[in-house]
Amino acid sequence: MIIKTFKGETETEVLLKVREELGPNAVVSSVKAIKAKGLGRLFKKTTYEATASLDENPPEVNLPRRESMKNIFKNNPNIIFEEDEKPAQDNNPLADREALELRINNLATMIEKRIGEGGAVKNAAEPAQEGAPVTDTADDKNVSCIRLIYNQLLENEVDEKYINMIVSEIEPTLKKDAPVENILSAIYQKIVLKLGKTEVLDINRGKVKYVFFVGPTGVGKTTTIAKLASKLKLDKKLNVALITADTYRIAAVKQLEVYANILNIPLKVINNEAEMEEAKEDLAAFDIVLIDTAGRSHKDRRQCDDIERLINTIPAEDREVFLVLSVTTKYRDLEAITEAYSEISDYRLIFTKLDETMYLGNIFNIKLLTGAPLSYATFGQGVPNDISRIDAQTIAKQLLGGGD
Ligand SMILES: Nc1nc2c(ncn2[C@@H]2O[C@H](COP(=O)(O)OP(=O)(O)O)[C@@H](O)[C@H]2O)c(=O)[nH]1
Ligand SMILES: [Mg+2]
Repeated sequence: MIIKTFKGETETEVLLKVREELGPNAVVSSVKAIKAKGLGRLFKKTTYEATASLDENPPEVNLPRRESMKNIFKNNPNIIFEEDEKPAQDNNPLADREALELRINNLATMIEKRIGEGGAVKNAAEPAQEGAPVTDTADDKNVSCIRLIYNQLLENEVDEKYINMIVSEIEPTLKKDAPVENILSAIYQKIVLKLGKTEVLDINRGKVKYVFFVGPTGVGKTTTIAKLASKLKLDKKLNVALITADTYRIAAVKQLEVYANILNIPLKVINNEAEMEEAKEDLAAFDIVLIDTAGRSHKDRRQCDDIERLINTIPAEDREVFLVLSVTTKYRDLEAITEAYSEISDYRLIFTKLDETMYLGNIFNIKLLTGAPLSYATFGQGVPNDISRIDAQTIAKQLLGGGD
C-alpha cells in the first residue's frame, strides 16, 4: 500500500496530481484547505493538501499485452495542441531517419527470421497453375516476404482492399531479390504517408473557438472532452467552457457536470438550436468551448440532420468537428457509421479504446475510407492523461507487428 500527501494551489490541481501519480485506482482519504498562518496569511494564498492511497496489488484486470499498448502510446512524443510558441509538428512524417531505420531493421530481422523458419515460403506457395512459368528463387523470396507482411497486416485487421492497394503500389518499385529491409521499408513508408499528417486542436488565440464531438454512444466522447478540457484549462490556462446537447439521458448530463465541477468551468445544457444561440452569447468571453453531442443512432438519418444543424449554428471558420470512433468497433460497422456522418464536413478523427485491442487496422482503414485527418488516440479511462496525438510511425510499426 502506498500512502502519499499531495499539495497544490487548488483542490482540482491536488486531485489531478493524485490521479496522475497514483492512477485511477487511488483512493483519496481527505482533502484539506491549509490557510497560511501569522503575517504571511496576508500575502499567501490558501493551499490544499490531499492524502491518497493506492493498493499496489489490486486484482489483475489488464491483460499484460493491453498494458503494453498503453505504454506504447504514453511514451509517444506528444504535442497535444498546435500553439503559437512551438513550431508546428514536422510536415514530413518520415523526417526522423535514424529512428525510422532502427524500426525497419528491427522489423526486418523479425521477418527474416520467419522466412528462415520456412513459415513464409509455406504461406506463399500457391497451388502451381498448369503451364505457369517456373518462378526463379529470387522472385520467390520477394513474394514470400510480401506474403508475410500481407498476413501481418491482415492479422492486425487492415482491410484486404487496402493491403492489396499498398502491395500493388510498391511491387513495381522492387528489384528482383530485394533485401527484406527494402520491401519492408517501402511498405512502412507507404503506410506512414497514407496515414498522413496528424492535425490536433489549434489553440492559437482568435482561431477556432467551438469544438464539436460527434459519434456513436459509448465510444468515449464525454471522457475525451474531459481529458482535453482538463489539459486546456490546467496546462494551457485557457478559459474553457462546456456545452452539452446530449440531453436524452440524465446520466449523460450528470457525467459532464461532474467534470465541469472538478475543473471549475461552466457547463451549458442545450436542447435546440435556439438555446445554442443563447449559450453562444453567454460564453462570448471564453477562449474555447467544447461541445458534447448525443451519440444518436447513425441508422436514423433525421438525428444526424439534427447534429448537422447544430454544427451549422457556428460559422465554419470558428469551429472544428471531431468524429469520435472506437478502434474496437468492427470495420463493417465503422463503414456504416462514417457513411452516416459523411454529410458533416471537415471532421477529424479521434480513435478511442486503443487499450482494449492489439489490432489497430481500423485506424488505417477509416483514414483511407474517409480521407479525414487523424488527430487523437485515447488509451484508457484516466482523465486527463490517457490521450495523445496519433503518431503515424507508431501506428505503422504496430500494424507491421513491431510491437512485440
Ligand atoms: N478502455 C477505455 N475506456 C474508455 C476510453 N474512453 C472512454 N472509455 C470508457 O467508455 C465508456 C463510455 O464513455 P463516454 O465518455 O461516456 O462515451 P460517450 O457515450 O461517447 O460520451 C466509459 O465507461 C468510459 O470510461 C478509452 O480510451 N479506453
Ligand atoms: Mg457522452
